[in-house]
Amino acid sequence: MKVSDNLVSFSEPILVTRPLLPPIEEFSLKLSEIWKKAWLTNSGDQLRILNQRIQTYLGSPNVSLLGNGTLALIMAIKALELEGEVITTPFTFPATPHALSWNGLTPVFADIDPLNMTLDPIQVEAAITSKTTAILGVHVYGNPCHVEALQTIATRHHLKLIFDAAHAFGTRVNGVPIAHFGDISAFSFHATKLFHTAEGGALLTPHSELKAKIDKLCNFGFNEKGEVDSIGINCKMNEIQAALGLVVFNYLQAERDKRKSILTCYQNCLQEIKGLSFIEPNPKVVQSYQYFPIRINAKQFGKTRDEVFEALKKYNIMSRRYFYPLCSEYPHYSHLPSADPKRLPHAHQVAQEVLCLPFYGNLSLKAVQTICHLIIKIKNQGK
Ligand code: T4K
Repeated sequence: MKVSDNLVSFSEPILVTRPLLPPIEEFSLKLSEIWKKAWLTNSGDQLRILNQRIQTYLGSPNVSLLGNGTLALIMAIKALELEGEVITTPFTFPATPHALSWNGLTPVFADIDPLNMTLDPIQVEAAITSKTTAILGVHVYGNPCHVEALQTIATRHHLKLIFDAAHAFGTRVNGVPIAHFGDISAFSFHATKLFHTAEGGALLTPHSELKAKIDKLCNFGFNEKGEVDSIGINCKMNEIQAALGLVVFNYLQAERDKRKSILTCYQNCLQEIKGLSFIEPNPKVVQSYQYFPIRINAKQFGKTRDEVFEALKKYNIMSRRYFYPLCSEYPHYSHLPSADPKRLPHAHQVAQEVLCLPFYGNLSLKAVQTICHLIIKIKNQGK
């Protein structure tokens, strides 16, 4: 690919993501409905309708809508009444291990598969001790974990299997919706997610009795009779969040289509660059189109990931190093035996190589091509 020397920086910062914002008039109409009813939270109409739409879209009858994705994780773990140790990945957002810590559990980090960047089932099984009660996998960037292998291990060792599906809205494996796997999946509907409610989250489980327990715990412990029979808390999604989600839903397919063309454009522009790789499309997987991560092999590319990250900033391109540093390097976890870098070689390598490029529906294909040309320019700088 020929790259012109005249490429200059973008006049406005190009951020790693921008929220899907539907026409404000449509949201105003929804707000008027809420105003008319004077019903702002506590199981209102908007929440009920959104819940039904999510049930259909994600293919699960057991959906609980919550205030954010971190709360969803915390409540999933709480509802399963876990103790002791839970095996998880260090290559994730802090919310994942923090949700364990907030439940008084010890995260045990296991290494990742270097290709799809999710938990390596062999490392998971090797990390099981008499204190292990669950496995917490993360479908990082929407890449599904090795769901079947993890389920086999969980069943063999009588462990619960939880998935952090914050990035996996709409992911399917062999046609099966992602929330069908494991005991429970936690989704994030944060503004930066493909589907969002500004802040929000959901728990989906194949077990109806678990959903009933979650709903009770998330509403102060009130049971169906209106009596408090457990120590619950308030994690509710409100009507304004739900209304935004309903309006966003109308634009979801269009957003996915736009992101699909952006992904193809990036792949076409970047595929022949030595030292740069991206996740190969897997024909068995329907993607969530949440992020576009690339990997930079410093030796082959001639520049480190951090050099590219800094150089892109000079052109006003704000890529992100999701997820660097690893969670196992945070002060609260680095003392754990499982956080020893020698035990996590693939996670450390991936965290040094990965870079998420700007990826959102309103990013023009021209901007994508310019970003790619600038990456090539950065590669050739100083040669
Ligand atoms: N599990 C995993 C694996 C996760 O990745 C996350 C969250 C969670 C659990 C927890 O879910 P939540 O409790 O958040 O629902 C962002 C998001 O805040 C966070 O939700 C997400 N993962 C994480 C990967 O990314 P930051 O600290 O990078 O956000 P921030 O404010 O730097 O924004 C990122 C980019 O988006 C910036 O370039 C600015 C742009 N942006 C952001 C917001 C909020 C906008 O353009 N508009 C906006 O309204 O964490």
